[in-house]
Amino acid sequence: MSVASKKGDSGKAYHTECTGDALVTVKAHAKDEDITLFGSCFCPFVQRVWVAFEILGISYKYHEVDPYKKPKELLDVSPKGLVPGLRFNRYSPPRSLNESTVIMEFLEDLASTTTQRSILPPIANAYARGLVRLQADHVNRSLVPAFYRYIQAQTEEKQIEAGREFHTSIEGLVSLFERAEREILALGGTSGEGELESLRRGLGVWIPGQTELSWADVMTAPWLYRAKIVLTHYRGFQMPHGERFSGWLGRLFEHPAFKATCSSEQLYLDSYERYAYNRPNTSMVATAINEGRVLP
Ligand SMILES: N[C@@H](CCC(=O)N[C@@H](CS)C(=O)NCC(=O)O)C(=O)O
Repeated sequence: MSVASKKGDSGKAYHTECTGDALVTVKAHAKDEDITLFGSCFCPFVQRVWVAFEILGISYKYHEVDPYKKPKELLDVSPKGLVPGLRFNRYSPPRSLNESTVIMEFLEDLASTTTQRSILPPIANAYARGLVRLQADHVNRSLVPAFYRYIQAQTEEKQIEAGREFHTSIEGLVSLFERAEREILALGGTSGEGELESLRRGLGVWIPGQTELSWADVMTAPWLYRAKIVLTHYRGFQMPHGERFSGWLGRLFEHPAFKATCSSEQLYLDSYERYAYNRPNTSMVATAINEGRVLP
């Protein structure tokens, strides 16, 4: 039996302009800067980079593009025409970077010599940084593809299987958070309260009382936010309960930099309908999922 019968597909199109808090942020970043962020309002890969810009305090101009129409200006910064892309306007011809995780690394490096901000644990603790990067690796290789498999699954059987996979992936992330907390904070070995506090900060809002997002928090928040809105609506998904987990999600979604990049719920519901009914030619990500290939 098909749960998401094609009959239910109302044919909504993806949005092409931010709404809500994100639109306020777009307007505040409309003037020319050295760096232009090419983004699309619905895109979670863009949102992670956008949040990093906000937290790290790096100046940028936000430029909305339609990655499905692949305008030349986007292809010039991102060879496959995928958002996000960065253009560095001070160079002639301009330089560019694409790939959300690469851009995140770039922003972290840039901030270390400019704004002096960071979303990783202190460099003196290479192991803590490694554990946080392990969390982010899990997000990219497990949680993100599981999200798309779930939203694109059409039969009841496939939806149940993909829902389990998505839950298992979230549990895997939580285990990695617990491991970092145990090995970095609980086992001691720090030189004092100052070092302990900066390590706590680097482990992000999983740690109760922390208010700053970590590298892994930023990497994962856009998909969990879409899961809460879109998977709940189209798949009857329920977030894991548990006080600790809910506390983490609350701190994640309420973080000012995250909220500042969120559009209204309706924008996500409309923009993901094509994934929920697995419409042909939805996106390169959707095609890769359907063909069992790695994401572009
Ligand atoms: N691996 C890329 C993926 C980016 C991506 O897939 N972006 C989507 C929007 S959410 C896109 O540009 N899609 C255009 C297309 O599928 O043609 C990254 O991490 O930046």
